[in-house]
Order: sequence, then structure tokens, then C-alpha cells
Amino acid sequence: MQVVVPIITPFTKDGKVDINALKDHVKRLLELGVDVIFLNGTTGLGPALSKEEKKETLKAVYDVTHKVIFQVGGLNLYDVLELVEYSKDFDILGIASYSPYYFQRLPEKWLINYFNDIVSKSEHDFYLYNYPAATGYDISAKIVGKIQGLKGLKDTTQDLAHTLEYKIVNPNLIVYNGSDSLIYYSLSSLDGTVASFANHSPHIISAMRKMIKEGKREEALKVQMLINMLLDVIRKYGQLSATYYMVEIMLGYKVGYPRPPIYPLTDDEVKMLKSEVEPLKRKLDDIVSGIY
Ligand code: ELE
Repeated sequence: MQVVVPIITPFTKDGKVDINALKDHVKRLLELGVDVIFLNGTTGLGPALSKEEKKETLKAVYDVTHKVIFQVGGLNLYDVLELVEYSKDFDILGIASYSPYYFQRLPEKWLINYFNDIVSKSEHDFYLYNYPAATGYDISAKIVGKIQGLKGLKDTTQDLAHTLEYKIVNPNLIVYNGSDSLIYYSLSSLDGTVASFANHSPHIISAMRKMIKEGKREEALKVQMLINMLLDVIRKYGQLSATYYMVEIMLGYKVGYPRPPIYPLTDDEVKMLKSEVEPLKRKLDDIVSGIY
């Protein structure tokens, strides 16, 4: 029942990675029950980071914890393999990659080659990040069987049956679902959740995990429903940007800014976000207080 956070990448106002903010954020999330840091994912704006920035984030986070999955994917395999090589100096849990994206109608064989090329060069365990809505490719359970030496997989779809299929085909795979709206189900029936929500509400997910462990299913589901209501609010403001501001609203500290084209929210938007979140936050606080 692991809680994995696809961590945001904090930037300064002028668009540089804010290393100290990143390290502080990691420390805080670990204290609040997060088990693993997934670096350079979607929420971390992975596709918008340079190769050098990806190295920089690994180095920074590694100072705080070794419980890291380092996402290396990209559209230039030579850059990807450079990051794989770079990761060898770090004693981390594993590396990960999404599919090559943007270019459509790539033959399935090329997608398999891409992942096999990464696995064959890596000394670390490999986790596949399947996010069909973003990449245009669904690396299904059937295709995954053709990739050698896979340790685990993060499936970002709203379809739990799709995610479970990987477990059916290979019970030894570590399988996570990456949708915030399915955290309860991922914790209950998979190896855990990769939740962008854990950036600002790790204590709420930790409390939910405890409820599930203690058999308090109805209470845990109530938390999931409130999370879904909160997601509806957050998404109106642009989830990738709003997540930064949610950290201050939920946890009380600032984590820097997103970087355009993920634009920062205006002061008015932050105020509105806060006022819409507050009533739901109070309800969640009531349910989880004392539990975590
Ligand atoms: C999810 C995204 C998906 C989390 C990452 C993640 O950021 O790397 O809104 O469900 O499509 O993939 O947060 O967001 P939705 O693993």
C-alpha cells in the first residue's frame, strides 16, 4: 500500500529550478507519510524539463532520500540513455519512462524497442509509465509482456480494470494507478497509488490508508469522494499550476512557481481557489484529524 508522489518541480519566478524549495518539500512529504518520490513525472512537468534540469532534480532529491524513481523519458533516445547512465551513480529504487509521445502511429515494435533499449542500459529496476491520454499510446498488458525485465508500472487511466490486467498477466509486477480519483481503489487493490494529490494532501492519503488497513471502508470512501470534489475545483484553475498553490493552502508553506506554458495563477485566482477549497478542506480535516 505505497503512497508515491509525482513531485512538483518548484521554479523561481524567473524559471530556474528552485533546489531548496524542492528539498524542503521532499522532507515534508516524507514526514507526512509519502513512501516514494517519483521524479520528473507529469506533475513535475517532466516533458518540459531539460536533460540538465532532470539531473539537477535527481541530485537535489537524493540528498534527502534514496527512495526515488527517476523518470527519464523523452523524444531523443540519446538524451534518455544519457540520463540512464547518469542514474547509475545513485542508489535509487528505479528509473521510469513514459512512451515517446507527440509522434503518432509509431509501430508497436518501435515502442517496445524504446523500452527495451532503456532496460538494457539500466542498472536499476525499470518502471513503465503508461499515460495514454497524454502520450497517445496505450502500452497494454499484452504489449508489456514483450518488454524484458520490467519491475513495475504506473497506469494513469480512469479504468481500474485496465490497470488490474497488468497484475493478472504478471502477478510479480509492482502496479500503481496514477489517477487521483482512484486513490482508494489503488491502495485497496493494487500495490499503491501515484497521486499528484499527495503533493498537497499527503496526510489525507495517509489517513485514508490507515482507514483501509483498519477496515473502515465507508470512511475511506467518504475521503475519496471529498478528494474527487476537491479535484473538480482544482481542475477549473488548471491542475498543473493549481497544485503549487494547493501546497500552501493545505500544508501552509510555499513551494515556488510553475513555469510557463504552465502559467502561475494570478493573485485573484489564488484567492478564489482558496475560498472554494476551504469548505472541503474543513470537512476533510474533520474526518482525518487524529488519524494522521
Ligand atoms: C498522473 C497525473 C494524471 C500523476 C504524474 C502522475 O504526475 O506523473 O488528471 O488523472 O490525468 O499521471 O496527475 O492526472 P489526470 O503519475
